[in-house]
Amino acid sequence: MEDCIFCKIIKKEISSNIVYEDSDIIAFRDINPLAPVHILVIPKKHISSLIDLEEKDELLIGKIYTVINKIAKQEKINENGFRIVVNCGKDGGQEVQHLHFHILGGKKLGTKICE
Ligand code: DGP
Repeated sequence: MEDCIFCKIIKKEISSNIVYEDSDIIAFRDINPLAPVHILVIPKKHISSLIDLEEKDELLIGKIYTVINKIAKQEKINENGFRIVVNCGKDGGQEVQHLHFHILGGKKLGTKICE
């Protein structure tokens, strides 16, 4: 997608602090961190949002969770725990229209996720 910020990060047209990359997935630190560890994990394939997922993407999404597991260990938040957030659409607060999984950790997170 021409004007997608995250596609530009994938193509290295916009710089980012990459913590993981393979042929299908890339993960980088969020530009506006909400926690000591705030990483975005995204598929390299442009999928606009969770609601645009198709059955053929099932393996890819499964792989994203395996990557999240690896990153959690890499970032040493596996023992204390962390949160995965996927915002979807206008009411869900999705600002970037490229499916992404927030990894939030490194501190005790609040419980108010539905304000
Ligand atoms: P969401 O609200 O779920 O769409 O979150 C989008 C996140 O993307 C938000 O936390 C800020 C982050 N973000 C937006 N633009 C950039 C960027 O250019 N670089 C990085 N690293 N993060 C970005």
